[in-house]
Amino acid sequence: MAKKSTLSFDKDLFKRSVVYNVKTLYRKSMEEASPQQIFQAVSYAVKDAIVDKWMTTQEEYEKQDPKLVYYLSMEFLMGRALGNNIINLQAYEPVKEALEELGVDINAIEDQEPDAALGNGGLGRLAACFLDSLATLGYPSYGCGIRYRYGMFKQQIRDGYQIEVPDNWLENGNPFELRRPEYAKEVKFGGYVNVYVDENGRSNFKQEGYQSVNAVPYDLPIVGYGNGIVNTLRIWDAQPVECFRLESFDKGDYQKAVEQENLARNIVEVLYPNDNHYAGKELRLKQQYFFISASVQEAVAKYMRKHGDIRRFHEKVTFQLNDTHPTVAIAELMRILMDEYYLTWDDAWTVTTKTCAYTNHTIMAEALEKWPIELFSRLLPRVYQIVEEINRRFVKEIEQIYPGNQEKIRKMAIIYDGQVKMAHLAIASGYSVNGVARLHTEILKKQELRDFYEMMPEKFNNKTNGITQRRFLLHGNPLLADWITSHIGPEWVTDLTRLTKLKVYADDEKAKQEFMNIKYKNKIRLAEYILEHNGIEIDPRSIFDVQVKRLHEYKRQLLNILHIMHLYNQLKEHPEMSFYPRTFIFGAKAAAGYVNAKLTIKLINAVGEVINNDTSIRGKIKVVFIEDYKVSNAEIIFAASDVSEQISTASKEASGTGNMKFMLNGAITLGTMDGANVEIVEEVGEENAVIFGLSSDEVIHYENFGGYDPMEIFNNNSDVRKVLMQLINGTYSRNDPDLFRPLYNSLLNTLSTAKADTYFILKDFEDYAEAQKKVEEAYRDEKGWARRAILNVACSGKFSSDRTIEEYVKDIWHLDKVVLPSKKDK
Ligand code: B1H
Repeated sequence: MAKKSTLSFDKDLFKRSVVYNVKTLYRKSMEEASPQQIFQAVSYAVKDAIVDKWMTTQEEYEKQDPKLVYYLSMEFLMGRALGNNIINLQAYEPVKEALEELGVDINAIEDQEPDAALGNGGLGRLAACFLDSLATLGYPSYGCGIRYRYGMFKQQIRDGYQIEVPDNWLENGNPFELRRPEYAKEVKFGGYVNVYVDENGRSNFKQEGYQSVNAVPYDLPIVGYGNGIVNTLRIWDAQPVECFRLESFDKGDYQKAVEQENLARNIVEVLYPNDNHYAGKELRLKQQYFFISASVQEAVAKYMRKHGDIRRFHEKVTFQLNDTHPTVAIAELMRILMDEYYLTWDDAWTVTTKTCAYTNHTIMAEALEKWPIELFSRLLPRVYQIVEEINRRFVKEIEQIYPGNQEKIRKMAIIYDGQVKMAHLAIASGYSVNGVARLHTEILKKQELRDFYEMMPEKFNNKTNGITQRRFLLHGNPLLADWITSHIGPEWVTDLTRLTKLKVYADDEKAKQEFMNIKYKNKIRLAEYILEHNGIEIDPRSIFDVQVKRLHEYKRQLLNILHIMHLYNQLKEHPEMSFYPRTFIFGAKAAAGYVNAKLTIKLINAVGEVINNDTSIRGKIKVVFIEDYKVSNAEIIFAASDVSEQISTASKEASGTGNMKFMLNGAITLGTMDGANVEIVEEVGEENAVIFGLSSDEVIHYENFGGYDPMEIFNNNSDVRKVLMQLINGTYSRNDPDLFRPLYNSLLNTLSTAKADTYFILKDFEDYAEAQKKVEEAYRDEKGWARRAILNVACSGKFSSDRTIEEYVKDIWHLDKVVLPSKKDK
């Protein structure tokens, strides 16, 4: 069994440790302790086991002095740590037994842990999967981010509306974190730059009159699976700097002290809850520079503790920029190299451009970071000077390659129209630019970043995203994990391509039966979760048709719910029509200020309210909105899904990673040819997925040349017309017929020339409805369905983040694997 420990795990020692922790932490016996207290005690016992490996790993890194990757990211959507750590220690079974012997249920204890929700969605979860894979593959690495006091808000649904509740995740302390004040760094904001010429005639630039904060790191262990490696996620907290002594402060000092204290308090207060959207707030830029300055300072200091020559920094260090959010790292590294190590511009530039690499995660225009010069230069005066000089030289280069071509400069300059364009800075100054799925990278090269690609094609490459099977199968779906292991052995846990060995079972009757039984049990588990958390009863024998992801217009939850309204209309008109019972499950958080997204949540709940309570359709359709979708309940949801809704407007979803988690758990993809769906279909075969809708080429063509009029569809398609009229006639909002009019208007703007149906929902409606009919037909053939579902699992091997990381290592980072001495001959 994959989960059986191959390491020595001393169950009795562990039990004693838990009991001891309960006693010393709370002065209680096991019987007296609350579940939260037991969670803490168990976590400290697990941390004990981790710390030794953590120290050994870091000592070995010191000794072998390998090249390191720093994964710089504003977001790490880690979810819960306890279960995952135990899994990766290969100690899940013995810990479970030990706890049973102490009269404690491991699931109940795991449920006590708040999710570490330091991220919005796919981008943050990708960072978390990458850390798991880096540790499991034995690559020396650091994740660097922010220790937000409040992570992604908790979502409550009241009267069908989303309410945002602060996520006080540190309320009970975080047992796995380690405060490291000895590595604190000062980070400076504002003021002005002065130049001093020293005795050697060298110009020294100094930021003066600034305010500063103290960045204090907290380290979290990242446990590799079964290899003894423990890497570090370093998240920075902000503390006020002590800048005055009580006996000697005047009014100015006092003012400054108060301001600096507020700066420190505000900076790490909360994660910006916008997925795929740039808000342009000053505090956001402060957050970015705060954690980047601290991380880059520490990376340089760490390098210099061992090496003499800063000119060779890039031989030992590489920075991966997770989107443009950490791009200020480029200028900060230049600053440190020039102002603190006195490198010339050219030398500093050589090092910097060999150190930084950039990942693009979206082509959505509203997500592009462009900072007003005024704001950027006021907050980061020295860094801004450096960006100006990078821009001046880059523009010169453009002029040399395209003489007299002002258009190129307008499109490519880093500073233009009063704005600093972070993507342009990242591309011009990095050695690699990658997209996150093949289609997305092609669109970058041919459309969004075409000019850059033409000028520097060698930088561009694709790294199709992946997910960790340790969390999303081994931990999240233990029944399926055990079943797989019993058929093909446990190697899939660290080599997901082994799953192809399952293909033979797609035609094995017994295996199919077992597989469907497991799915059924997982559906019961989800039904229980939904009953407990939403109070809605659902039928585990119905088709579980699931769309869970951030709420965004381009992801088209609206298409899904409009189609459900249509199905309901049909059932009402033809009560005897053949219809396989279906449960439509949604989970999604909307950015707090995103009006149409929030209204879509209300619509889903309003439709659910009507349909779920209409006894005349005898429970054939149920609509459930799962409150507070997050990593921990996602694990349960994927395991229980039959149909995976991946229905974004083609070209808009850069990759998607939820699509991969569903596939790995044996759900069938109902999707457009977008993002990584293209590669999923390529792996599993089009006959084992259900594909519909416009292609990305068609969407881009309409966008560039026009020619799509949603009104035509409204006039010609009576099903669509009926559903749209129901949005504005009170069918789902009896007391306020106009409630959903903004959604109606977003699809059909009949009054003005304003754009309507930007995301081609009506255009794809008919095809989607057809595809949904195919899903139903396919599900009626139970054995055929089991076959397809097993093939989906069997063909999901490509989508391990282990594969993704190996590609980053080979093509971009060029790291060597570290093997611990004790593991060498095993
Ligand atoms: C993705 C974001 C994102 N792309 C800005 N871009 C943010 C942009 O707070 N912000 O300002 C936050 C997030 N997130 C997602 O990345 C893509 O939409 C997915 O398709 C992709 O799978 C994921 C990981 O690459």
